Amino acid sequence: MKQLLQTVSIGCVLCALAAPAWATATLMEELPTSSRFLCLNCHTVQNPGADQAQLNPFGVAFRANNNRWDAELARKRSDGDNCTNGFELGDVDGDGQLDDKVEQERSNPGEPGCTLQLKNETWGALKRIFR
Ligand SMILES: [Ca+2]
Ligand SMILES: [Ca+2]
Repeated sequence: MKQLLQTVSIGCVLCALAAPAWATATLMEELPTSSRFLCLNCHTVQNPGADQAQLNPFGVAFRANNNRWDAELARKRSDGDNCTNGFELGDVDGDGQLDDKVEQERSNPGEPGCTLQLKNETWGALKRIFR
């Protein structure tokens, strides 16, 4: 009986230790892509453990959205930079499908700073200037 209790206790501890990594991997699959920044899309550190799983601003917004990627979350600018979460994650409309010719995150949705996001009208204006 004592040996059975020890085995169960060890099993519980191992499950508790494995849970954060499993949860993170499962949640990463909800995003349109996570191949470039991996855990850093939502966390402040790469490979967060149970004792260090602090979320960045996008991770907080993703959790507040019930860990779902959708058009509403895609329209937000969780990290306060000039690009929407959708643009940074390569899925502007938030349908879960990457934008045309996009294979990974354009920039990190949880850290301020991003690649330039231009609207079609802006591109048109720039093209007219340089013709
Ligand atoms: Ca899309
Ligand atoms: Ca960003």
